[in-house]
Amino acid sequence: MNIQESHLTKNQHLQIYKLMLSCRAIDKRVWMLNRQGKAAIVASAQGHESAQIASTVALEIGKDVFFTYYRDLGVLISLGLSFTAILQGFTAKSGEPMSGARQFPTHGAIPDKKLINLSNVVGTQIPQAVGAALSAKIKGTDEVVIVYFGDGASSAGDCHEGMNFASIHKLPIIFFCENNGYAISVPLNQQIATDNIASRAEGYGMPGTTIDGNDVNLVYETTKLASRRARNGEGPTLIEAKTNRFLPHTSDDDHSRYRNLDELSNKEDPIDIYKKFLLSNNFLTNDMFEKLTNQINQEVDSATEHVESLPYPDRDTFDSHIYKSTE
Ligand SMILES: Cc1ncc(C[n+]2csc(CCOP(=O)(O)OP(=O)(O)O)c2C)c(N)n1
Ligand SMILES: [Mg+2]
Repeated sequence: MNIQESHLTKNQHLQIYKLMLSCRAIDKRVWMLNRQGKAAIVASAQGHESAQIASTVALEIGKDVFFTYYRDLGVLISLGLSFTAILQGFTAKSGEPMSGARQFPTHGAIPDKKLINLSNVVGTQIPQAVGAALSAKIKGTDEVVIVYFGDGASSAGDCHEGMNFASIHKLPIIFFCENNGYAISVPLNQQIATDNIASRAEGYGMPGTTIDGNDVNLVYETTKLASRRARNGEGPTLIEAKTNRFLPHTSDDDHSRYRNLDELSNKEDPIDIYKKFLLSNNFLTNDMFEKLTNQINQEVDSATEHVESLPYPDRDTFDSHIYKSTE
């Protein structure tokens, strides 16, 4: 795919930047809450923000359908999940909107934004998303489905079955792989025998492209193009966005045991890269940056204070929000 230019307006750029800063701020907060024993587990999105957020905003929110995986906090923030709801999820507090705090954090559904509930089992969202795309095609809804997954998930049988089926039937779906080079401790060269994941697309008969996931404009334009193909009935696209996982796999992992942490010191932060772009194009000033970060930090602080004061779900609601047998 050939990306000639950015079609984002100044306002859209600033909106994306705000989402990226918000994602990082709340991600840091939940990581801190985990260290304080208040959040059971965190799979951090730090390093993935540009890939997640620029791809989400390239779609039609409210119309298109989102299938995510556990690391996709940036997608949830872009779909409008509030700091309070995110913190309720991570700390399992009462009133959490996606599942009543019954699910693993970030795993629930937001029905009006067409964010579909997910399983933690790697790759399972892929054939489910293909099913949703088949449904959209049969019903003629004009929806595009996007499914997010990691490089590790790309080796799962579910991924092969989903891509093969979607391509045969020219389904309106975008396969969005966040390739951070690791599946927990397993590096990419132990997962695939090729240089990249997108080259597999040819074998399925669909276009595939490997892009720099740190480049907001590139992620946005590539996803836009893929969504146009999908909506025009031209079928699926595989996008492989190269990104970096800055923190361990989850808060239960110690990546210094299998990764030379020096490799991370030369990786530029996607948020810094975007800030430079915004400053050099006069979309942002240092003054605006200060105001924006102060505002976001204050919002994160007050949401934390509020959520910490909330109770855990009441014992009497034990069997609410879950499927149960009536026998
Ligand atoms: C079917 C299955 N196998 C193994 C696991 C354990 N597991 C959880 S995350 C993960 C790695 C996935 O890596 P990747 O898809 O690259 O995503 P990343 O965490 O790097 O973003 C594994 C093996 C699982 N949840 N489900
Ligand atoms: Mg990975």
